[in-house]
Amino acid sequence: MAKVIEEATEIIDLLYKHGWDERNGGNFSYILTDEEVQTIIKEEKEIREFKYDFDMSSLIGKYFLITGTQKYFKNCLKDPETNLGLLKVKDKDTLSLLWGYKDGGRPTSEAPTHLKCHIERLKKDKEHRLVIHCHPTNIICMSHILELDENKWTEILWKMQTESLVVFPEGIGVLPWIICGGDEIGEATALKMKEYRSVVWAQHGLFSTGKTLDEVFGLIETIEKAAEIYMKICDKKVVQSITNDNLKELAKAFNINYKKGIID
Ligand code: 2HA
Ligand code: ZN
Repeated sequence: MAKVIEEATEIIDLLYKHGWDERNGGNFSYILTDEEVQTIIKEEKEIREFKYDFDMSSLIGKYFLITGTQKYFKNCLKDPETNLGLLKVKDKDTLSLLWGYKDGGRPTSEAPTHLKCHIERLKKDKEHRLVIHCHPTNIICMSHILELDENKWTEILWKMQTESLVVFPEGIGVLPWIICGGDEIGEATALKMKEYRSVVWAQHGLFSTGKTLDEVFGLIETIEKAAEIYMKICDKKVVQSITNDNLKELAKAFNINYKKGIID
């Protein structure tokens, strides 16, 4: 198996084992380099094409590894060629399947949202490569009990543990419940991606983005761990916690450019 498929499916498997991608929950899209593509296919031959109704011209020529619709994260490691597809952006509205979806499948229903997020994140960071959507339990719990104010979410998550500010200094975006798989949630998520690498979908889950598999997995782990701590202490009497001054001291010591206007 190509190394890049092995690495990607190992991360997908870990997400499943953490309980963040039950059944067909979650989806994954990863920009591959030409060299990585050549380790999967010898020559480029289109198997099928998929049409979309939004403009992805800025992605033309890029290769993506994308989970299939109705596919389970649980199964990706043992059968990548059925559960994942390698696609090239052939035209401003067309993806060309070069490998995968062996059973006749197609890209995840959230592919337009993923691609719109890639477009926005690439404007912010040329090295951006990965979007992962998952259903972390404690993030979903928090969205039931906390008002959907992203500065408030950011402050709480930063104050749950020392690592949070270091790992997501830009904070976290939060969207209300919106029907998934559609244009509205896709546009809203991509808009948040102008500012954040991670966006919460209330009562649904999380979208996280970044450069590498480790970075994005680590971002999800850190956010979900902060949420877990919050859910464990939110109904307890807290006698001491991380203060605004502590966070500012941390930012200074680690030279972190965090989002202003929350703890200042
Ligand atoms: O179908 O998680 O958001 C998988 C999902 C949809
Ligand atoms: Zn989902």
